[in-house]
Amino acid sequence: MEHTKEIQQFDLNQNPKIKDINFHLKKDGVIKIENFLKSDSCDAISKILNGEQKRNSNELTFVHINDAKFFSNALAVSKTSFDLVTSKKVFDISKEYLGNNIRLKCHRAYTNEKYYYFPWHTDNKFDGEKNSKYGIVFIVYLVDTNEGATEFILGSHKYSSKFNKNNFTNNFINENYLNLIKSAKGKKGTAVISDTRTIHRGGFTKNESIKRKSFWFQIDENLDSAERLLINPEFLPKKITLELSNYLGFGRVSGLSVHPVTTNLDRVIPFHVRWQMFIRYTILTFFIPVHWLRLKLNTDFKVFIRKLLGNKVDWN
Ligand SMILES: O=C(O)CCC(=O)C(=O)O
Ligand SMILES: [Fe+2]
Repeated sequence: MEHTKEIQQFDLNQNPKIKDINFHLKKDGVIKIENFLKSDSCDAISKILNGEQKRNSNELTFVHINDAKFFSNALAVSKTSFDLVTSKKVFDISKEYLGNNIRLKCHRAYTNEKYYYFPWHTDNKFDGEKNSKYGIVFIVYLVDTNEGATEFILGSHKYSSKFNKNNFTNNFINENYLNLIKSAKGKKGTAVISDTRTIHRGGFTKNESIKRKSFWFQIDENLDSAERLLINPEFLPKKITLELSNYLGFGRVSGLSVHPVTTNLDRVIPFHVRWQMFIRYTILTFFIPVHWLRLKLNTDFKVFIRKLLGNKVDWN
């Protein structure tokens, strides 16, 4: 079958027709929509990836995997993320493609730099197991994305079910599908929307260092499983429709691990963070006697000292 030369691109500012978007998504398994998210909204989501990972904190934070960061509980901390995944434009596109019963399966904000990349794969899986459910994926670029943009095998959603597994080696793809690979480069705010069965990879570069920031979410026609979702009730409308309730999975089983699952500290923490940890925890170790003494002192004495030093005292 013949394919359009490049990934079909739309511009949200031109009010593209949902039917046209759907047509090209069905045909190629991927499309792009420019101006999908406003620049200040991109920055608001990017912000949750800034700074250091929080430790010993009740606040939510991102995880490290090598030189990438992933924030998979973004809907609990970022109203902009919540508004995006529950927006009318997302519902309109998803329902046209998947039908009226849809559920948010998972989401994450993440950064990509030099080493971590997503190998060639399809997204129709439950944890590690390939499934045959229908789904749609949105990747919103939070910064201009050229180097290391997501690449797709155009039309591969039509035949990827013939492979047993989700992942493919670079050699396998180069030998079989080289001329169908298309890079979905895009400006800040562009959404790359694909069928979960389309073969793709992302963040891959030969040598260059990239600075990608993106927000990714997947919507499935299957209501029975998803990653456990944390949301801030403050972000919800007062009246929740049945559609929104189903979409967010209220009263439904989640069942899937929140990805990426990172338990092996020794492999995933980037080197510069390990040095920081080494220095910080070494200093903390030397402070054990001081902290021990503080634990042992009685409150009266501590209040007396604080008053003497003119520090704030919250004891009567
Ligand atoms: O961000 C990308 O380029 C691809 C991400 C992806 O494929 C995934 O998270 O499944
Ligand atoms: Fe993917």
